[in-house]
Amino acid sequence: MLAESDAGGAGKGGTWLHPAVAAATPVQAAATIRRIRPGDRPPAARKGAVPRSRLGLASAVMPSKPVFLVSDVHLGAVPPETEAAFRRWLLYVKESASRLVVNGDLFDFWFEYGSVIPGEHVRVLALLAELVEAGVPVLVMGGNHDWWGGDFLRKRIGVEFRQDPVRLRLAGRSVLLAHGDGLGTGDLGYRALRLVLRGRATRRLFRWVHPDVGAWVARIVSGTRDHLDGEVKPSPERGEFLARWAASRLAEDPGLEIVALGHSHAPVVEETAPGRYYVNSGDWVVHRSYAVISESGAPDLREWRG
Ligand SMILES: [Mn+2]
Repeated sequence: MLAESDAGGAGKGGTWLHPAVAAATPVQAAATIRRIRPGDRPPAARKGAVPRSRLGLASAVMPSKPVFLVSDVHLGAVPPETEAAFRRWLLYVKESASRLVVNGDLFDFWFEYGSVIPGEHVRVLALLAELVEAGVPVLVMGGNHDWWGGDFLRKRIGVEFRQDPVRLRLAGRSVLLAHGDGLGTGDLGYRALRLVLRGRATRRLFRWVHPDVGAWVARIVSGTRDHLDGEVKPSPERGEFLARWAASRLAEDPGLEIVALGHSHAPVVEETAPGRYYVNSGDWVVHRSYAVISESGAPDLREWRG
């Protein structure tokens, strides 16, 4: 079993922000991060978000629950304790959120072989199904590690699974949601590889590979374990590129309020113009961070300590 990196902020008593990220990423959030434990009161939407009715109807008085965003959990590559913390967080989400968005790379590797799926994720999958059943819709975006999702996630688990960036309303606000890989025009080599990996022929071919062999190949190419060992730091260039990309989307589209990305593993909330934000939910490998979008105000960054 791999030891959890003690350089990061995930351990108990550590700072929430990976020091390498804090030092290397100029776009780093000035936002404060709240530490959340099980049993903490669910964060309510800010006062004034919902008009209060003089009739005192519960539906009019109760502010709606916020939307939670998480990304880059990389299940399958993280230590069992990290996955257990994520499962405890999902139980908290079930009580506290109106909707959950997993913005890419929930799994370090995911592939559906028709009737066979990677078995190590059953407990998290069961919890996601439980959220959906409890009335908390779950949107899962395919990331560069788990883009090959499909009907199992949609039909058996009941989540909405999307493979491409999407513009949607979250907590009543206009949000552009994308994992963050393959954006823009740079990185030609990677984008060419991405096209091949995502082709129909490649998917069909991969289905003929024995699942154990497929998982083994995926493990070799993943690279996530190097991050865990502290050998690879989140790339500041990637973080800067994503922040610039988000800022330009917000600049060219006045109706857009929030651009939410993942992929960089660096939690960020940046107000690019009054009331308009770039949000990166960070990761669960090092930070155990997530973002909360309410009906008004700045999106919050939080760190799960449960
Ligand atoms: Mn990614």
